[in-house]
Amino acid sequence: MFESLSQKLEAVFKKLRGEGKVTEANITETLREVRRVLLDADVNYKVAKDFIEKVQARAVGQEVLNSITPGQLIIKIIYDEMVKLLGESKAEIRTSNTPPTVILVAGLQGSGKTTFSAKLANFLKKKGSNPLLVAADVYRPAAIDQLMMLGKQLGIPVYVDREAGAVKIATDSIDFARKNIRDTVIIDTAGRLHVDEAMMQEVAAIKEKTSPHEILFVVDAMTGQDAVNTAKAFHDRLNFDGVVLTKLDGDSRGGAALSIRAVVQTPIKFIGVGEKLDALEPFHPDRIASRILGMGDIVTLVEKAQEQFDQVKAVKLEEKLRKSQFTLEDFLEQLHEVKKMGPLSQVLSMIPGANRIPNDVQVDDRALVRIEAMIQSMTKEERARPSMINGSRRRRIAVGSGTSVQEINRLLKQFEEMQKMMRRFSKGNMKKAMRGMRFPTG
Ligand SMILES: Nc1nc2c(ncn2[C@@H]2O[C@H](COP(=O)(O)OP(=O)(O)OP(=O)(O)O)[C@@H](O)[C@H]2O)c(=O)[nH]1
Ligand SMILES: [Mg+2]
Repeated sequence: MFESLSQKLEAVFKKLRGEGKVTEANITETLREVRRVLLDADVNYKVAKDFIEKVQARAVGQEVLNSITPGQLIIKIIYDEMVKLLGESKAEIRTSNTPPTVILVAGLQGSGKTTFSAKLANFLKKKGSNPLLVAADVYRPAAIDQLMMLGKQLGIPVYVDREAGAVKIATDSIDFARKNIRDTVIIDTAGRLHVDEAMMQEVAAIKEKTSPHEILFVVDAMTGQDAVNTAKAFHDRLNFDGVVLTKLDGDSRGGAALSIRAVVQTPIKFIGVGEKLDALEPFHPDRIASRILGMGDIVTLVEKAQEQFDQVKAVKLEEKLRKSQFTLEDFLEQLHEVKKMGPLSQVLSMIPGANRIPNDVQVDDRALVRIEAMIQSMTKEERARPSMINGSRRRRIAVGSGTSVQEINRLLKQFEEMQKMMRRFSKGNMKKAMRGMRFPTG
C-alpha cells in the first residue's frame, strides 16, 4: 500500500536526518520536496499546498530548531498533520436505534460497490449482526447474480426481485428485513461509467424513499484525482456520510486517500484491500499516516523511548562507548530498556524501515527471554570479556540457560557486531548509537 509514495518520502526524510543541523532553509527545502512528492502521488493541488503551509508554520517554530532531534521532530509534525488530513480518528457507521439500519451504497461502475456490500455484510455478521443484502442494480441481470453468489458464499440472505425497479426493491427490502429480523439492510445500487443525471436521480430517489441511516460512497483509489472529483459530484448530490476507498492493495499512488476527506469534508470509513470478502478494514487515520510515512509508529517510539530512557544511564553508557567498554552486562541492561517499551513486535514495528520486514516474520518476545537467560548464565568475567568464552564455556552456558551452543554462538556474534558498530558511533552521541542499533531477535 502506497509503496512508491512511502519510498519517496523516506528518501526526503533520510536527507533531513543526515543534516547535522537543521536550519530554516533546509526545513523549507525539505517541505518543498515533500510537496513535490505529494503532487506526484496525485494529491489535490490545494490540499498539498494547505498541508505544507500548516507543517511549515509549526516547523519553523523555535521549538524545532532548538530541539535535540529537529529532523525527527519535523517528521512528527508531518505525521500529526497527515493524521489530521486523513480525519483524526476512526469514523463509525451510524446505526439506527430501531432496526433495521439502512445503508445505501453508491458509486461509479466498477468501483467495487457490490464487492464492498458483501464485505460489509460479512464484517457486520462477524460482529454479531444479521445483515440483509439488497440487489438494487437492476440493469444487468449478471449484477443480481453476482450479489446472490456472494451472499451464498457468506451465508447471508440477498433480497432479489427481478420484476421491480430499483426504488421499489429498496423500499420492499426494508419491510422484508423487518419481517425476517434482519437488523441491517445493505443496498447495492447500479453504477454508471461517468457521473450522469439518470443515475444520480435514481440513487437520490432511493435515498428519499428509504431514508438511509448511512450513505456510503465507494470509489476506486487507483483513479487518483478523478476519484476526488467524482466524490465531489456525488457529495453535492447525495450528501453521503462516508467514503469507502477500494483497491488500496493495488499500486494506488495515495492521492485519493490523502485528498478526498479534505475536499468533500466527509470521513473515509473503510478501505478495500483485496478481492477476497474479508479484505476490508475500518479506516484508521493514524495507522494509514504511519504506513504512508513508511516508518511505523515512529512518533510513539520516540515518545516511549524518551519516557523510558533514563538520562543518567544514557550518560554512563555514552562514557562506556567512548572508552569502548560496552559489555554484555550493558547489553543485558539495554534489553531490559527495550522490554520496558512493550512487546518486541510492537517495538520493532515502530522502527523506521521495519515496514519492510515481511509480515510473516514472527518476532518473538521469547527470543529476548532466551538472550537474557544466556547472559545470566555467564560469569561476571565472561560478561565483561566475551572473548574468553571458549567452546567448553559455551557448552556450560547453553546447559545453564536451557539453550543451545548454536544460540550462544549467534548471540556472541551479534554482540560482537554490535560492539563494532557502537565503536563507530562512539565519537558521536548516544542518540546516534541508539538510532543505528539493531537488536538481535533470535
Ligand atoms: N484488488 C481489489 N479488487 C477489488 C476490490 N474491491 C473490488 N475489487 C474488484 O473490482 C471489480 C469490480 O468490483 P464490483 O464490486 O463488481 O464493482 P461494482 O461497483 O459493483 O461494479 P458495477 O456493479 O459494474 O457498477 C471486481 O473484479 C472486484 O473483484 C479491492 O479492494 N481490491
Ligand atoms: Mg455492482
